[in-house]
Amino acid sequence: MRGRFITLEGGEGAGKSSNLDWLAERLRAAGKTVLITREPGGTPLAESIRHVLLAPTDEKMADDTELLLVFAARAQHLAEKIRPALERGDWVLSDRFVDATWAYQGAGRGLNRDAIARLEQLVVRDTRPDMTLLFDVPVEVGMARAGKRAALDRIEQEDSAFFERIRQCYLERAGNEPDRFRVLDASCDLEQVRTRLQPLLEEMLTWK
Ligand code: Z5A
Repeated sequence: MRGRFITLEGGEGAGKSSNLDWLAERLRAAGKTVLITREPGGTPLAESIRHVLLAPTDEKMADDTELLLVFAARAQHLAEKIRPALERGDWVLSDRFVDATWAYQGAGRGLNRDAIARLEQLVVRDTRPDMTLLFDVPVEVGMARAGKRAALDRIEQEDSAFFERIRQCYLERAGNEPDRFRVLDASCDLEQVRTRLQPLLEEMLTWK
């Protein structure tokens, strides 16, 4: 039986990474075999593409280059890691997936939606998340959390209007696909976020 595919999404500093291991541990305790991964990245080759995408450079990266690199990394990730794991019956928890492309490249950069839709069809095909947890925080809260890190990557150096478009895009997508998305107010402390995650975890464990 195919495994389950769960993605975590949100803007900068929303708390996805902080909750990924916590979720995986609870699913493992319930007897699931869980693989945690992330995008861009997740395999050695895809992690190399991640480095190209995020490292600040003197040469401006063209928007189309960014879009194609994101999908190139995803194609590798799907072929080498996500699809084999799902076929084995494992659960895959991914820190970001294709919704991030709609949010960052689509809304953030304003790239052509038809191009994204075509690449999504080519690369993702029918490997769609069973559930997407959207960690929602006001942009200034997320940026303040992320800003405590030593250095900002190439995308993190964008302004708050860019991140506001991303947040609104995620919320709009969640509104359009209520069966797949679960939106969590992640502006509270970590303990409260986990209290909010608990019923969602229970919901996942009811899946046959
Ligand atoms: N990207 C893209 O453009 N297109 C795509 O298709 C894909 C991705 C897939 C990935 O870098 C970048 O790639 C990302 C989108 C782009 N953009 N940028 N920049 P990343 O993985 O390094 O970036 P990220 O996913 O945004 O990571 P993040 O900023 O670390 O966010 P997070 O994982 O949601 O947050 P966190 O690491 O769990 O927490 C951040 C800090 O906040 C940390 O110090 C925590 O201790 C703290 N934190 C977390 N939760 C709380 C609560 N509840 N209260 C207080 N403090 C908290």
